[in-house]
Amino acid sequence: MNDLLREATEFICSCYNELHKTKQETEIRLNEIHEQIGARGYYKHTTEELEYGAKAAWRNSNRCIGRLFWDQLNVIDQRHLKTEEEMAEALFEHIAYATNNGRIRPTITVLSQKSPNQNVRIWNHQLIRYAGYKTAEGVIGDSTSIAFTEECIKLGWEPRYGYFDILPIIIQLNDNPPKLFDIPDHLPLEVSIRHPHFDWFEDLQLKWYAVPIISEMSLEIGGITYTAAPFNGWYMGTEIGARNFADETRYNVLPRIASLMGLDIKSNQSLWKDRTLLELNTAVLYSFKEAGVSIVDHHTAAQQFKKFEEKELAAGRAVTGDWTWLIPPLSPATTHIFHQTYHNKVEKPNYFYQSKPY
Ligand code: HEM
Ligand code: NRG
Repeated sequence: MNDLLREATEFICSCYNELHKTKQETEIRLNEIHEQIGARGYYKHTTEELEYGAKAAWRNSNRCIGRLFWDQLNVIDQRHLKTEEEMAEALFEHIAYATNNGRIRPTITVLSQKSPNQNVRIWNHQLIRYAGYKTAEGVIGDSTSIAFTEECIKLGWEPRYGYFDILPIIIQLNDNPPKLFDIPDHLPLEVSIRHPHFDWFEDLQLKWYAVPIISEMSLEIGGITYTAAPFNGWYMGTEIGARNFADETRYNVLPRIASLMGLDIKSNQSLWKDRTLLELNTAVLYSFKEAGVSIVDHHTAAQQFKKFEEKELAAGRAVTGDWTWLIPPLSPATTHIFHQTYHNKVEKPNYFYQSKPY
């Protein structure tokens, strides 16, 4: 049996079993797939299979603490789209649908599957992300976006050299020249960061976008690869407050906040980094809440993950996980995750890294 047929069979069996299909339905579908692969070398998922596959892929994402909600993923089937323009439009629709004025909906948009003459790639790491510029005076904006920002500029995008410039979307079909699309201004929702007690906090002029939409990973279901299948949930506060703003190689705002708090940044023992991180993360959670934008704190997320573990166990499935990613970067040992081990086995369907197209 060839690899594709084997993977397809394995997927259809577990999919149809979980969806309570009859043995007969499963047999019929397996025969159909067998024929399709024999005749064309590939097969196509039904909408139902695609939906289940994308959900199961989330459930199998070992690094994700948000998996309790795997069954509530909204799957938008856009496999029929042919042109870059149509695809860009679908991605804009994804942003609007997922953002939902702040009541974020976990969503995935699936574009056409990979085949010998068909390969769609979205060059962006996330659909909405801030530009990063390397200048003689140092980095402006988000340093993780420097290489991608340079590609955008090469393709004709006008740099603005601001700290929070939203990047355009780049879509490439096969070996055609990539096409660049500006995201309409009204689409990305952003949250200005304020602190519940420190009035000076807003003078830092920090903000972050509401919805993280990972767009560079592939989705693999039953031997079929979707190279463009951007997905989103909502943020866990620490992603922004303990990493994006705090990392020395990212926005690196801890020293500035510490000074404004009057802390001694020359003494490690003053724990200025820890005190600062706490206030910064408080501000992120407070601002998103005030703005009516979905976000979860790391304690609640860990409790939800505990519930996920229990539900999976009850369903007779083993929970897999990557401990190094599951523990939150703030107060990790206050969560149950820290005190446990997880088997980091890669089950399929799943989301995978792909080599960068640029
Ligand atoms: C990783 C939270 C939804 C798939 C993560 C991480 C967090 C997280 C905190 C670690 C990120 C990092 O350290 O950079 C959440 C929350 C969600 C959510 C709070 C709210 C619903 C989703 C959805 C999917 C997903 C809808 C897919 C359908 C993944 C994957 C990773 C990940 C594949 C690993 C990414 C990588 O390796 O770079 N998630 N997630 N998550 N999540 Fe989720
Ligand atoms: N840490 C990244 C985002 C990674 C994915 N996180 C999620 N995914 N919450 C950042 O931008 O900070 N999600 O699908 O909700």
